[in-house]
This record gives sequence, structure tokens and C-alpha cells, in this order.
Amino acid sequence: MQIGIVGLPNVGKTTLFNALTRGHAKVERYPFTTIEPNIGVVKVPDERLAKLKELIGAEEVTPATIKFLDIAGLVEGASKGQGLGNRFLAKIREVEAIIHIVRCFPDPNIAHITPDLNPIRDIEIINLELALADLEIIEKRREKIKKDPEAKEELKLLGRVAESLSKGEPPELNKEEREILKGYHLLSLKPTLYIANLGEEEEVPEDLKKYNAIGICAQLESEMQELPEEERAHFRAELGIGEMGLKKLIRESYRLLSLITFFTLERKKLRAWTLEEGRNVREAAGRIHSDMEKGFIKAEVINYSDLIQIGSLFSSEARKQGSRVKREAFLSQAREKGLLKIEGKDYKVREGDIITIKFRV
Ligand SMILES: Nc1nc2c(ncn2[C@@H]2O[C@H](COP(=O)(O)OP(=O)(O)OP(=O)(O)O)[C@@H](O)[C@H]2O)c(=O)[nH]1
Ligand SMILES: [Mg+2]
Repeated sequence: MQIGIVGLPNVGKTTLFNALTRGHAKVERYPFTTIEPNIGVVKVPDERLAKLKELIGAEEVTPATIKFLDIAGLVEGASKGQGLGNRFLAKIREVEAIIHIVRCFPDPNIAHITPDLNPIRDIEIINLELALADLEIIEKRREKIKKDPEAKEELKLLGRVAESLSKGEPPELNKEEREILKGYHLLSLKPTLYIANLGEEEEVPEDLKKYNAIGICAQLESEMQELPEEERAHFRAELGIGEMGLKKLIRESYRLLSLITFFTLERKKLRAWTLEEGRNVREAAGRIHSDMEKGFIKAEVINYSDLIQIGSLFSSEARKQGSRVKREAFLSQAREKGLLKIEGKDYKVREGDIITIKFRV
């Protein structure tokens, strides 16, 4: 999964990026620090992986990952070439989701691009720029197909989309229309997670609730990443801040995008994968390898919660055996109890399914 980070200049985008990726990308007190995009990959924390590893005796564990892209700040007029932003908007057209970070911390030492702190207005500035950048793409396409008799439907749809975007509003679309527009990679249609970058004292402002914004203190999160693990927990407790911001943010991203996690176990390799909710097991196979999707025969599926349940019944003696024996014994127990099921291509993958794909090459 790829997520792009957008916002006005100097609002803490790179600070958040560094906190997320444990990176050391340049952060400065002045706007337009970021020019070339920062790219970082984060492992999705998932406690189930450690439990599965221990139970099944996996030797190699690969968590799911999210790639974050931190681009230059956008300003009013970015879509018309102001600032640096527009050049880099293209970089985030391919991402699946957007994190829109808005400044809510009052620090007078950090310049803000507008004279006062007004998060709602700031959000609207960015959203308008994204909409205008999309509008440009739509207009180009309209121009290209305006004489094509076969493109009447598309033209009509594009006309309606253009009208909403020029008002800075995201168009209302049904599933089919979304499908048609997919190839345009419109920024305004991407699921967006709003983050209020708070000072140490602030809470998420009331009027940001309509954006379902989540509050994070990017500065603190980023400083905390520098501490050793044990100290971090202690520090969080002392400051009275809850779970790690990164975890919260990733969880929210999954919820926002209706994403689930499934697992595969091949030989001794345990791996977590991300999938959109509602996809079938054949599509899941495609995430692993296109050959698996093409040659799909069937899948063996057991859910994490069921496996854990059998695990607790598993004798400690068997646990001491080699991993191969252990895994086989495990699976035969699961089969006996009817928990390991054989599923066809239409089976809808559930959160926490552990899947073995049988396929023809
Ligand atoms: N007080 C305070 N300062 C912060 C916070 N987050 C970021 N800053 C400061 O704000 C300044 C800008 O931070 P950056 O992370 O570089 O902001 P940016 O959005 O990436 O900026 P550009 O790349 O220039 O668009 C730096 O001096 C940060 O230390 C915060 O939560 N509180
Ligand atoms: Mg930056």
C-alpha cells in the first residue's frame, strides 16, 4: 500500500514522515524545506505475527508494508504553478490513500504560510488545489474525446465531475462511475485521513471533527522515535499519551480504506498481506503472484483465531518437535476439527485468514 502526505508548507509533514518511518529527512523552521519527495517504507505492526511464529515454528517473518511519500508543501495557486507543489502532485497520483496534515500547534517560532492559525481554511485551500489539479486532467481528456461519438457517456460524466471540482467539491459518484474514472487517478477521489498536528497542550479542535481528524503531536512522536524502546513506553506513560501514534495512524488507515490482513505460510516463511475487504481468495492469490491467480485451483483456509484456539490445546511435547513435524501435526489437528477448510475461488477472504493457495503453473 502507498500513502501520500499532503498539506501546506511548514506544517510538519516531514516531521510526521520521520516519525512514521524512523527517518531523518530534513526538517527546518522555514517553508519549502522538502523539494524532492521523501519515500519510506514502514512495516505494519501486527502482534499476531509473533504469536503465529511461535506456534507454527516459522523461521522467516515478513510483515505487510506501507510506503509513505512526503512531498513539497502545497500553496494557494499550486495548481497554477505557485510554489513547488504542483510539480510533485503527479508523484502521488498513484497512491491508494492520502494523509492530509493540518497545523494546529500554535508555536510562534515556526512560520505559518497564512497569517493566523485556521485549520479548516487550511484544509480547504489544499482540497481546492487538489481539485483544480484534477480539473486540469479532466479538461484535457474532455478536449481529446469531445468529437468521439462513442465517448458520449464518458463526456457527460466528465462534465459533471468538472462542475463539482471547479467548485472545489468532490463529485458524487456511483460504483460504476468510479470504475470509469479509476484510470485518471484523481486526487480528490482518494480516501483521505486528516491529521491534526497538535502542540503538546492542544486537543483536536471541535470543528475538525467533521473531517474525522485524528490528533497527533508529530514533533513529540518524532523525538520519541529516537529513544530506546523501553524508554519510549515509560515516556508515553509519563506524558499520559496513549498508544504509539504510528499504530493508531496505521489502524485508522486500514479502517478508512476498508483493508484487511491475511497471512500465508509457505515452507517456513510466514508473511502478512494487505487486501481490500470483500475480495475473493483468487484475487488474494493475485496479490502474492499473478501466476497463482491465473492457475488458481483451490485454497486451504484457517482463521487466525481458530488456529490460536488449537494452539492452546497443542501439547507442549509436540511444541518441542521440529518445525516441519509441528506444522504437519498442527494442520492435521485443524483438519480433524473441521477448522481448516478447502475453499473455491469465490470465497471472501476474512480478516486474519491464513491461506495456502493450490495452483497450476
Ligand atoms: N511546536 C511544534 N513544532 C512542530 C511540530 N511539528 C513540526 N514542527 C516544526 O515545524 C517546522 C516544519 O516542520 P517540517 O516537518 O519540516 O514541515 P513540512 O510540512 O515538511 O514543511 P515543508 O517541507 O517545508 O513543506 C519544523 O521546525 C518542525 O520542528 C509540532 O507538533 N509542534
Ligand atoms: Mg517537508
